[in-house]
Amino acid sequence: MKTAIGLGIMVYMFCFAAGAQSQSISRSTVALDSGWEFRQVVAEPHPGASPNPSPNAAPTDAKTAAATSSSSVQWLPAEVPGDVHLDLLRNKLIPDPNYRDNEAKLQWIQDAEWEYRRTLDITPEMLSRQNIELVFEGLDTYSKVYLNDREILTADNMFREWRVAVKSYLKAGPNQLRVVFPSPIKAAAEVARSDKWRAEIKAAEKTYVRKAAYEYGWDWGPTFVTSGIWRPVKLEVWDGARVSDLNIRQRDISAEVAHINAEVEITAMAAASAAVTIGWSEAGHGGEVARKLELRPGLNRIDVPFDIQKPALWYPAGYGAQPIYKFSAQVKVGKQVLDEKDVRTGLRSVVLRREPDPWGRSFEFVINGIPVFAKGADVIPFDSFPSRVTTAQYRRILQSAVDANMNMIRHWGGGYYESDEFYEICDELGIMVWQDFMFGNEWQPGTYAFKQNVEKEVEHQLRRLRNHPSIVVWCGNNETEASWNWERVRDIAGQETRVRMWQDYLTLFSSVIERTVYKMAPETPFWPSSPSADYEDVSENYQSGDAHDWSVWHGRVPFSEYEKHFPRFATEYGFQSFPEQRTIDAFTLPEDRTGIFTPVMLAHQKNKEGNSIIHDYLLRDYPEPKDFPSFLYVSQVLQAEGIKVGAEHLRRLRPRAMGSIYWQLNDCWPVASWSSIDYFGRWKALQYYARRFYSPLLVSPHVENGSLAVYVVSDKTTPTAASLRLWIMKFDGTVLSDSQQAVQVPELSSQIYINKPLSEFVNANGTDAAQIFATADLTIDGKVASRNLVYLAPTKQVSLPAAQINRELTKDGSGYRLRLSSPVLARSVYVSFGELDATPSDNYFDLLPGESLEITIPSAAGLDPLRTALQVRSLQDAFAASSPAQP
Ligand code: BMA
Repeated sequence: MKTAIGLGIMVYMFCFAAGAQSQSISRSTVALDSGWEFRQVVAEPHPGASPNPSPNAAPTDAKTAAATSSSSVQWLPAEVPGDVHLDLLRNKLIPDPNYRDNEAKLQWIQDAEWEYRRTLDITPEMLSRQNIELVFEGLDTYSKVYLNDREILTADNMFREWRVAVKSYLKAGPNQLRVVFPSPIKAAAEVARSDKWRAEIKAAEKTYVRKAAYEYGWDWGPTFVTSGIWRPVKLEVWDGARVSDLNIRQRDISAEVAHINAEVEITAMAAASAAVTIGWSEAGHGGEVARKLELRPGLNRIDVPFDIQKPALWYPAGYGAQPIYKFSAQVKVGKQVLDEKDVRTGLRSVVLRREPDPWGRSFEFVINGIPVFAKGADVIPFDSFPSRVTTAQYRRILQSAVDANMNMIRHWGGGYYESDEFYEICDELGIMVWQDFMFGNEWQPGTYAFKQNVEKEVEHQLRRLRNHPSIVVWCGNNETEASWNWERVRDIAGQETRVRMWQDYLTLFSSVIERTVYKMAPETPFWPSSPSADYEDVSENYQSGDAHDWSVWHGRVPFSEYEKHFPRFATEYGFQSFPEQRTIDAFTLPEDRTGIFTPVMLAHQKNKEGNSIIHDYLLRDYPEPKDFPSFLYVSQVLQAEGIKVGAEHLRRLRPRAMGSIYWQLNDCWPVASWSSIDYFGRWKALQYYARRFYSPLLVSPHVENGSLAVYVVSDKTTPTAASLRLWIMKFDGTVLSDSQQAVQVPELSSQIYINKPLSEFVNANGTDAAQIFATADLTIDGKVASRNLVYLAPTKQVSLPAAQINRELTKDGSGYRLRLSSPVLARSVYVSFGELDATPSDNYFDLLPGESLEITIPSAAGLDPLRTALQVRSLQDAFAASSPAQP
């Protein structure tokens, strides 16, 4: 089939079966990731000076002492991509940075200067080619690059790609490539000194060099300011022309037709008559568009519009499939294929809808016409040292997000733009990404050089990432706009300085960043900051924009305060907990685990007051846990119960609120933090709770205005016929009332289906509210789709009986089956197997009196060791028998 569209463009439709092109492509790539060495650079010692090359070092153990002696000043094997901390670790010159309090012993590394080198073997054949380019996909950060001792590059931005034409520096045979990293602390101080405004605007020195903010330490992360070649390095050798970019601009997408512009950039050496062919394919279907063009030397841009009829649309998880299209651009001169480039993307429309409504202004993501309630968590870097994050880790954490019914993550701005692989997995799993630009809280410099540097960074990252369907919003920064009112910025003297600072803020985030997004990714929404109301004033109830609600935790108010706030879209709210025992064991010695205030436990708590805050909140609802393991467990239940209050409130508020992104999904090291998944990928109680409170159909019984209101919230796009059961029991199982009704749940809705005054069951016949609880079940086709349980008195007043949980572990195929039952209510039942690898299909669940529940245990361990290791505890087990069950 052949149809003509536009000006002389021929579109050929066919069933995609084309074989590989036989013509050769001129561009070749030589990976330079192996054969590197590194060493510490030491200034020639003055006569009589100390031989210690790291004057700031305070060696406290043998390993650290070794690292600051002559061994790190010799050339040693290095890994690229990597960094100096990992190279020192692999060479056994420093101890494990995550272990005990080793972080403090490794601070000398950031004050030292480091150097990397390798040999490039260049053949005469390579030198006969027109272009040889050296490409660093990432240098962390301030560095100078030398080729055969001639300086070829100064890099000052971790988030940029550096491409240098190097042919004229090369000779046939061995060539030496060297990268020198001065101390990042000293380098930033030097750049900062050149800004005459710095003292007045109080921008931190570290902000002058574009480097991941979390490396300098965060309230969940250690301080490891590292240096290194953190992304791949390669040589690109080519003749004639190179396809330097292919952007699939999704101008207008609907189920009927996708209107697309393929924007191709070709860098050519000379004028030539060429042909560009755009191909696309998905699930065996595809097409091709060919176009002739006259190449000129330098950069050529071609815009090829075409349509795909009845496209297979990409949906967020829970709303449909995630078909991925492959697009290619091929440049030919005559029969010779000069270059080609592939990109993969999903086709979808995305609108950030903000319209006046009864509560202010809406804030909702509309994907393919569906207003999607965003459910998820904030994502921070997966490790203090990004180069060691594996595909398996990405998969495990992102799959865990989807498994917990999440459909969005916010990729927070204090780290680094993630690897291509990360976004590919998000595309594949249907996880929408709220992508911050990498600015975390700090006030940024206003120099022209800084803004230019950021512009290049933003251009590079948009070029690299804009074809990912998962990215549904680009956001200027994390909390920099909000920091305008924080003390450290607010107290700056002088109206003139303040005017200038605000002007610089607008120039950077609106003129430079926002305009670059409009230029390069115009169909993807832009949002100025998180949180923000796009420069509108916002009241206590956040009538517009997105919100960070830190009244709980930083503000120390009770969890119930969440229900007094009405954000349109929550991008942060959270509460900390400790990781599980196995994770703590991995970084401690027994003497460190005697309590949460030991020096090592405090070294793994980065929010100054953190452990006290957890403890204080815990005592508001529960007695003192009886021992350390119980404390860890209760801290997780506390966190999960608290965030559940916030998350269900937001979901019940639909459509007034259209997003719940809690802080935070993951960790970058083993630590007490706000995460719901720990550094080793282990789910905390909150992750299991999230699976329930983010369920597409949620039943949410809620005590409000003296009544028990039972809500059902639906994220389904079609109405659902269901059965709603509400029953009230005493903790010993005595049923006080039980009712069931058929309900029709409209699509995309939140409504109350049952509303009963509490007086109907409390104090009636002498019933004490602290002795009973309500359970709501939403059943669809005979299966419970959502269950939720609520106390009718404050948790502190409730007195649960001690639970004896019956357990029966049996073999089932390649795994196991665990049947549990309890004669009385058992809350937050936690099943664990000590050191054995066995992750139950569900955990931290409630066991109703008399009910028998079955979970599966996939594990390679034997039945006997599992039986011996099996521990089943519920909330009451965490407190000493002598302490009142719950006072
Ligand atoms: C937020 C984040 C982070 C921080 C978290 C917890 O505002 O943006 O800066 O880790 O609070 O304090």
